[in-house]
Amino acid sequence: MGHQLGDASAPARLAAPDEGIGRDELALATRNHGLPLEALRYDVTPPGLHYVLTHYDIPYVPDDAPWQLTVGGRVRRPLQLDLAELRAYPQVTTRVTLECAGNGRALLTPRPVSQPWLVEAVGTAEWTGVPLRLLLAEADVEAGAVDVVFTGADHGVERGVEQDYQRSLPMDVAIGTEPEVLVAYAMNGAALPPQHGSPLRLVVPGWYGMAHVKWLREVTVTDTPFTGFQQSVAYRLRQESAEAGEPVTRIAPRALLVPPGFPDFMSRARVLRPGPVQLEGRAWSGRAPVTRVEVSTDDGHTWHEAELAPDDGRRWAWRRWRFAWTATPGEHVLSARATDGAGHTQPLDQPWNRGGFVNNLVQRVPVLCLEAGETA
Ligand SMILES: Nc1nc2c(c(=O)[nH]1)N[C@H]1C(S)=C(S)[C@@H](COP(=O)(O)O)O[C@H]1N2
Ligand SMILES: [Mo]
Repeated sequence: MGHQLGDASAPARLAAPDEGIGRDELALATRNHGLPLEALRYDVTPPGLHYVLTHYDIPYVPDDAPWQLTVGGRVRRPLQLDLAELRAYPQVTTRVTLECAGNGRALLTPRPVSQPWLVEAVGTAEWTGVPLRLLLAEADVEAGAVDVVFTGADHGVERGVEQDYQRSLPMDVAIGTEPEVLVAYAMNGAALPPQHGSPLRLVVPGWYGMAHVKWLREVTVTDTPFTGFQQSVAYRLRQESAEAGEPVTRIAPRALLVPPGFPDFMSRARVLRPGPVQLEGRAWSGRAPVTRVEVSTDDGHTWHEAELAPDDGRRWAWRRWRFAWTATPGEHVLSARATDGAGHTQPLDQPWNRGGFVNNLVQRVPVLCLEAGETA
C-alpha cells in the first residue's frame, strides 16, 4: 500500500517553478471551501460560509445515532459519556476565529502541493460545549501525564500511513483556561453540521485549525509525548525535509480586507468608482490581542493607521477595522497589516516552509479605479 499511496519518509511535494494547480489540488479545493471574502463583514460567519477543511471523508452520523466519547489512558476514572451526559456539564460559549495553518499556501513560491488556499481559510463561529478541563478533572489524571490525544472518527491514508485523524495537546494547554479548550456540541446555537464535526469536536481558541479535532470520539491521556502523523510528520515548520521542525501551534496575526468595489467574474479583479471608499476588514491573532491595523493604498510603500473597533472582550474572535480612502482613477494595490500586543506583525516578504504553514504574508488587493462616469 505504501508503494502506491506514498511514503511517510518522503517529503511533501513542492510544485515546479511554472507548474499550475494540478487535478489533485483541484480535487482538494472543490471539497474544502474557503470563506467568500465578502463574508468578512459578518461578526459571526453565517452557516455554510465558514471555511471547511477535512483530510479524509466526512463521517456519516445520522442525527439519532448514538455517540460515545471516551476519556481514558493515564486516568484513575475512565469516562464514557453520551451526548445527553455531556450536555449536563456546565456549558461555555466562546466566539472563535478559526484559521487553517495552510492558509496562504497557494501564493507561496515554490508552492507546497496540498490544499491550495489563497487567503480565505478562515471563519468565526460561536462554539458551545463543555470545558475539557472539567472532563479531565472528573477522570482524575494520573501524575506524570504529558499529552492528551484526541481521536476523530474519520479514517484515511496520508503519505502511506493509514490512520484515524489524531492530534494532541500538551497537558498544561488541555487543562488551561487561556484559552479554555472546549468539547463542543453546538455551532452558532445549533447542533454541529456534518462538515464541522457532528456531533462533537474539540475547539482550541487561538490555535490553528488542525488542533480542533472534529468527530471527536476519544480523549486519551498519555505519559509519553504523542508522535502520531499529524503531530510529528505533518504540521511542522521545516525548511528541509530531514529536519524534525517546530510544531505549528497558535495563529499568527493577520488582517484581511473586505473586497472593495465589484469583481470581474473570471479574474476576480476589483473595480471601483472614484471618490470616497470605506475600506474595512477583520484582524485576528491567536498569540495576543490585536492592537493595531495599518492600511496601505500604494502597494506597501506608505502605511496609515486604521480605526480598530472597540475591544468587546471577545479575545478569540476577529476584530473589525476600517479606513476612509478616496479612490482616484488608475490602478492601486491595497493592503492591511495587523500587529498584536506581543509585538508580532505581518511580514511583507513571504515566510516560507515546506508545508506552507503559518504564512501570514500581508495581503495584496489590486484594484482598478475607473474614471468618473466610465463603466467597466
Ligand atoms: N477529525 C478531523 N478533525 C479535523 C480535521 C480532519 O481532517 N479530521 N481537519 C483539521 C483542519 S486541518 C482544520 S483547518 C480544521 C477545519 O475546521 P472546519 O472544517 O470546521 O473549518 O479542522 C481540523 N480538524
Ligand atoms: Mo487546516
